[in-house]
Amino acid sequence: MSSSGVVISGAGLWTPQYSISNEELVDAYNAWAERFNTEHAEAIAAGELVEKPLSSAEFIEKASGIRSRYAYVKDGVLDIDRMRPKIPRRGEEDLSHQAEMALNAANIALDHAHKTAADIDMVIVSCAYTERSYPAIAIEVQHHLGIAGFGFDMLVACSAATFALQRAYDAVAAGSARGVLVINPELTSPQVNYTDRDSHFIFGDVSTAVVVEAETTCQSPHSYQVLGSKAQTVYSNNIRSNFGYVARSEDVDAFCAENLFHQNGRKVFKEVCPMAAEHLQQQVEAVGLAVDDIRRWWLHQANLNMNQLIVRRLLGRDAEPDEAPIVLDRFANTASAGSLIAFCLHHEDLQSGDHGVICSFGAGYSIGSLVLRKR
Ligand code: CO8
Repeated sequence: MSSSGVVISGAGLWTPQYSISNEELVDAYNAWAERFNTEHAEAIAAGELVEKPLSSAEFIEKASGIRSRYAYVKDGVLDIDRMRPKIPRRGEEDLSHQAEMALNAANIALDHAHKTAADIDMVIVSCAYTERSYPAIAIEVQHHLGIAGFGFDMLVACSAATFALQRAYDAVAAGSARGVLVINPELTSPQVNYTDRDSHFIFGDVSTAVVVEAETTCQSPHSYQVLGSKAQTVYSNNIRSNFGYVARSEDVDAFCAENLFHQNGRKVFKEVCPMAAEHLQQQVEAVGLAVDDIRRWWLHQANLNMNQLIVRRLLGRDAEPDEAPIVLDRFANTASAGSLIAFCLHHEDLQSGDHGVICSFGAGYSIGSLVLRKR
């Protein structure tokens, strides 16, 4: 895609007040697993049930780079009689949980962009999951901000943010919207199976938002011209959640293990790293740059080793910490918000003319990227 007068002019990060350390999570999981193994000792001995393996905080940090994660609600997650957050149900007239998370990040992004509701025509709420099917969370957010125009929700797992940014870019480039708010309220904790040793540690809750507009209307002190963007998908069953209404008709527990997040993490690692590196190289070259011209890589945050491998493939060397910032240690994997957290926390130091790339990769498989130049 060719160079344009479309810019990212503001970004917002909202972080929940609660956090859960690896140690807290592992203590709860291990207590749950030990109780399960004791209660089912006979069946396990008879080979009718598989013993639950124990987790380790040391393994989690070494395998993923994650030390802690934020939680929208912490209550319930560490309770071995519950093993899921206890989120109070809100009435239909009240602000929904995800709309609240979205508004928190959207207001920061609007502020950073020096924009108000009157400058926005389109709201996209894009994330790995929305708490209801309709009305769209985006329309609720639009209503509360007092934005004319329209909003819709999009689900593309870990690439939801970058794919939505491409929709925003296209809309502004085509003239169908003057300004677009892309918001990613990633409420991942209700989707996590906290009784699954292999994935109980992966995800955290957070919300990010970005304002996209035309160069001609931009008043922001930190703005980035979008030089190119690309969305790419290749079908894979290696990361899945089967949750949906059909479960009700299939007479299965709507929240059984197969309907929550599960993955073949090793295969994902092996297959996605080369795809992401190739995608990034092609995108940078498509806008007439070389990988060495890129000052900063704001990469998806799923796994530290994954990001190190991708950058090594691209640059032929390890990246300096400020070339490809990592936020996993504090935030864990926040689905589509990861690359935007990295952007929010690590962009203001860039100089005019510096180049950077936002890139996500994950379930689908899906890969999305935007090549940016600081104005
Ligand atoms: N504690 C202790 N030991 C463990 C644990 C644990 N918690 N988990 C695994 N082990 C053990 C295993 O049993 C295994 O032992 P052995 O060698 O004896 O068999 C050993 O450690 C190694 O296990 P793995 O092969 O599973 O471990 P890896 O080193 O591959 O690391 C990772 C596991 C961290 C999962 C790694 O494979 C990874 O990160 N892969 C990339 C996955 C990825 O990027 N996934 C993206 C998913 S997110 C996404 O796409 C968005 C989805 C939508 C969001 C949904 C929100 C909920």
